[in-house]
Amino acid sequence: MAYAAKDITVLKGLEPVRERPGMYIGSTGLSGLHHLVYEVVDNAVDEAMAGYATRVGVTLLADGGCRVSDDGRGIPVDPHPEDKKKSAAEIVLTVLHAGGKFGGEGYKISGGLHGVGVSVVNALSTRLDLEIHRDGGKWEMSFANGGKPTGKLTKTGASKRTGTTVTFWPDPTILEELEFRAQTLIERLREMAFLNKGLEIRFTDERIDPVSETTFKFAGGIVDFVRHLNASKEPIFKRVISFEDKDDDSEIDIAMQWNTGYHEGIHSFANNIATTEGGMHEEGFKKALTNAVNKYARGKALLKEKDANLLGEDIREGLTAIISVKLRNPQFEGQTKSKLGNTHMRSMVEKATNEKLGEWLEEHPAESKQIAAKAMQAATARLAARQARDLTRRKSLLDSASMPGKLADCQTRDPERSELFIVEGDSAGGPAKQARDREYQAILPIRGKILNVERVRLDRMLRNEEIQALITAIGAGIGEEFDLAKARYHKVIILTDADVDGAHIRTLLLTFLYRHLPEMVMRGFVYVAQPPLFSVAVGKEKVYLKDEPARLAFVEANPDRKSEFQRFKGLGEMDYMELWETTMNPGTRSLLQVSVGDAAIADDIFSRLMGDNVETRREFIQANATDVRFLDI
Ligand code: 0RA
Repeated sequence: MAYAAKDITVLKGLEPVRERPGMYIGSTGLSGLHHLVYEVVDNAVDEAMAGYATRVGVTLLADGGCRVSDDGRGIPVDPHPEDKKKSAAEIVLTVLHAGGKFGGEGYKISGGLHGVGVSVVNALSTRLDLEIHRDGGKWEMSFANGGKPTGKLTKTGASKRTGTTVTFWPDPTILEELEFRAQTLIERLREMAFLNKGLEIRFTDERIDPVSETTFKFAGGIVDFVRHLNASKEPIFKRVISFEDKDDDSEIDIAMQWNTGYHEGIHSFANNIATTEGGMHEEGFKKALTNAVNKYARGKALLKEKDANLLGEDIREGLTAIISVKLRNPQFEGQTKSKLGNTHMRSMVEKATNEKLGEWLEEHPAESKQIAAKAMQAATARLAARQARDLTRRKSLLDSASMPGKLADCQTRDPERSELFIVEGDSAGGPAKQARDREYQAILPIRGKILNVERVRLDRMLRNEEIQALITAIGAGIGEEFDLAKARYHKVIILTDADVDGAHIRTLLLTFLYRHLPEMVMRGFVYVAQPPLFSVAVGKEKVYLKDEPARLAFVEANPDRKSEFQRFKGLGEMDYMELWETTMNPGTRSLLQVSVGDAAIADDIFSRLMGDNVETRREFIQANATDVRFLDI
């Protein structure tokens, strides 16, 4: 299938991208900045998926630019048939939706969040340099000020290789953040490498001395991905189960392994994009998994005639699985456009899982017995948990009378206006209760360190008083019974001291919310309050400073002042007026909205941070000492 410049469909120029950048890259904050990188990387990975590229390089330059190179075919350099004065490459870089991806014929199945292409990156850059190796030559072209060519595409030499290099400098008049966060990029690039078996992705950070370089290449693809996710856990047996299938226009690739933990870690992808809301491929997988394990357990009389079937959730306890599908024309649906809608994927994945997992179970009797035993234990625990949960539920039937004693509830019953502050410690609970606007702000004081839910099973978790209070106060239930419509607050705000203990408690609370009320997190209902660490008198006014960098900035901005800073050791040290002004008053406070873009990555982070394995936890904390990933809005 020869691709020529004629296959490129011309749509429109780049102005719309600069006018409404959010439509194309999601946001103009840090995640939008990173999206620019992913957009170019996606194009390079497309080349790899189509069988033409084997290597992708991403380099962060010391001057704030980013270079992405690949050894694919190179963007076509021949004149464009509809506009012979321009090269196809110029069209690809300056026209929205130009490129084989959308033109129809070319084999392009991937695409970034919006599948928009490199022209969007060009539109949002002050400068972009393009270098193409193709047809025996090296070609160059540059763009400036949002994608305007500074000259024509020019052959500048001979070349024996093929490939594309795009170097861009994000436009500071559009992007609010300009500093790439290496760790976030590394995690996504690693994920890309897992999802594309054998593809080498090299990341270089030239902003630091010494320059750091990381290379990802996984011969095992998603099998290696599953091993990675389970590395901080204890697998119930060594083997990773994996199978694949393909037809004329789709491929599916599945890998799975159980661990001794209790969480379900199924992560699905369509064309390398995380389908956080699941969809057809996940449905097909779950249905067939439940069927195959029950069929096996019955067939081998592990389940007796009188026993009920194992539920899907029993079988999925402690399961880490990756479902990766690649297809033409993926339909993304749902709240966050991350739910795969193509029904063909349900039947295809279901059929493959029934057949291939069925065979695997028959061929590995020792392991299969362990799988069935684990699911049967989970079923027993489920019944115990139901009893514990019934207790919480019966209580909540009595509505506000049954609300936890410590909850100082708000007056309004309108969830959209209601805010729940989860406050650390009884000492801070007092001032918070005094400070709040009781019309719409509720306070729930939490005592000391709450239970680490990463390390206990549901039934034990539900017996914990702090956890019970939280679940009852929020009112939406948990797990399978969670119902967002019942949430009593659309803002759940974690308010802890600005010290190490506070950070730990915040992490415990975030772990609980992410694991058991994930929809609250995904929908953006969870926030972290930012109480200031310092105050300083300026004349009669008091100025509050959020952290040490803010204090240093203040010192720098006021070189001639002799400032005496007051440092707040805890929330309890602030009087209620201060707490209101700095932290609770919607007009003056600054809240961080918690966001989890990629569940597989978040899952991995939580298990490393909160799980049993001390070694992986220590490594993780050392590598991410100042991590704020969940807090980038
Ligand atoms: C249009 C058509 C073809 C490849 C590409 C664009 C392409 C774009 C990018 C962006 C980064 N790396 C890239 N590599 C290729 C098909 C070319 C052919 O048929 O030879």
